[in-house]
Amino acid sequence: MSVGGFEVVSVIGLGYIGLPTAAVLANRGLEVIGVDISERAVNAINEGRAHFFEPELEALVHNAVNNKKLRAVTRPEFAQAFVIAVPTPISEAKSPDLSYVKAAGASIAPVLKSGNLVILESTSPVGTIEMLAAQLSELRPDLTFPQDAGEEADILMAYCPERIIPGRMVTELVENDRIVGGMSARSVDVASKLYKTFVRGDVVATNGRTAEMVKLTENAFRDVNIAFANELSKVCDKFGVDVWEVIELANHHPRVNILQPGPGVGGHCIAVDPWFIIDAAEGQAPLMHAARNVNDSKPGYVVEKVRSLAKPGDTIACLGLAYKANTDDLRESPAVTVVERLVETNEHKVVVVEPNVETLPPHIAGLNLTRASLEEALESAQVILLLVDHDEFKELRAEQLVSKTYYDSRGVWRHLPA
Ligand code: SAJ
Repeated sequence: MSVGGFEVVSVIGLGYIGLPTAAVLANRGLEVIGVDISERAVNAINEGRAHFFEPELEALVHNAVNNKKLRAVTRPEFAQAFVIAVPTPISEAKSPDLSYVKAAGASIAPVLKSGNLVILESTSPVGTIEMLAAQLSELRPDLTFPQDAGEEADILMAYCPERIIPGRMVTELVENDRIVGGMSARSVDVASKLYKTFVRGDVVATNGRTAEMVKLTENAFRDVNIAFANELSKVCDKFGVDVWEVIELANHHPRVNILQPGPGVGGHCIAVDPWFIIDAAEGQAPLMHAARNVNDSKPGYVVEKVRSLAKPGDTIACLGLAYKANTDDLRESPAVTVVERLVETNEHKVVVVEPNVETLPPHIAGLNLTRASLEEALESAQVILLLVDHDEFKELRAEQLVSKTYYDSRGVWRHLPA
């Protein structure tokens, strides 16, 4: 069955972005071949399961696999379009690591056919779609690409950044507007048709470099705004005023909309992507650089605050390890950084509570700490440190904290019921 002119689409990389994309495409009736190097992910998907938690995703995967619209493999096969959604981490030196994009390019090159569309969705430094096109052209000299053949090219190339937020991925995948940056007008046209098979938002056309910059801009904008809130929290501490009240009141101004301070910025996106700009901007991004430093300094600030509140020998209960509320995602989590540093100082017993994660990864489980339920932690600890605003922690009553020393890094315990 052809949907929007497509029958078989391949999604390379079945992680946080690739799997929801593959599942949504398959539920629109397209035949989707998902490709991942992880056998564990491939096996789980072929059994109709998602290999990570995201609301609504499991049902979509189950349905798609049951209807034989989605299957997962470890090596690319022929398809009409290839959507690449692989990780683009940063190195220790804060420069982008494009090895997964290059590996994805090398893996699809042998199965590319004239008329194919290649889309890159991974967050990437400006120029990456051109780099991928050059790599494919070198590997397949028998095919032509937009950088050489323009509108006549055999292969169409587009950069179409994902913008879905964990926790609302399935909804946002369909509802959010999409930017389609093509290396030729035909690339934009055909890639837009693919997105229009499932996107209810606008599908907006531009060129590849602009689309790459738009994606980086979105996350750098949010990073700078969160940094403002985090800096403000330190300033307000100095002045002895409640930052949460200051923000609430300032936001009554019609043109002020300050975000929320917290223990730092985590996840695989906002804490990473601004570096793709800073690294390449040759000194032209001092504000974004400062914002990164402010956000990265926040876990250390929280550690110092709680250490100053705790007495020697106290037990500190750390509530939450995830990078943000109501997720099980521990990637780049500032809460984990805080816990690691508290354990390192070796001054207090550390108890952690994380209701969303069944088995802690070895680098956390191996630390000198105890895991507990919320009730056990409240019983055993003298000091309570709130690191993540999970719903369970917001539902505490004031009487449960009355005999405790506590530090609330997210400002959720200001109005606790009695
Ligand atoms: N945070 C705060 N204060 C706030 C908002 C967030 O401290 O007011 C913290 C969170 O606790 C978390 C971090 O920032 O540690 C990032 O969380 P987030 O909810 O802002 O964003 P992500 O990383 O989950 O997803 C972002 C989104 N980008 C934007 O909102 C511009 C999402 O749309 C992108 O698709 C995603 O990055 C991505 O993959 O690039």
